[in-house]
Amino acid sequence: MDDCLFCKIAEGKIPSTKVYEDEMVFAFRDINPQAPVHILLIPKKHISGWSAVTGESDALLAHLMRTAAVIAEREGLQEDGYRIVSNCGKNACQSVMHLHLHILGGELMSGKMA
Ligand code: DGP
Repeated sequence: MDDCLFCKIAEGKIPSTKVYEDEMVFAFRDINPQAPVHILLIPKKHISGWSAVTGESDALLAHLMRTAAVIAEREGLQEDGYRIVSNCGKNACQSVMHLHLHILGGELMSGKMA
């Protein structure tokens, strides 16, 4: 989508620190990290958020989740653990309207979600 920050990042039109890419998904480091490792993982296809998901994207979303685990392992997070977070909409403070997973790790996190 023309006017979407994360589409532009996935297309390389806006620079990012890429950590993973394949035909379906793209991952890069968050500009404002909330943990020693903070990676954003997005589908290349523009989906504005979880509310816009349809059954058509089932295979893509399964791949997205599995890739999150692959990236976490590559980043050395598997042994001590990590958190996968995805904000949807206003109450969750979603700020970029392109569906994304946050992969967070590298330190002990609070037991609360936020
Ligand atoms: P959320 O609040 O869940 O919509 O998360 C959006 C995240 O995107 C937030 O943690 C900061 C990150 N972010 C925003 N703009 C940029 C950018 O231009 N580059 C990178 N790498 N991350 C960005």
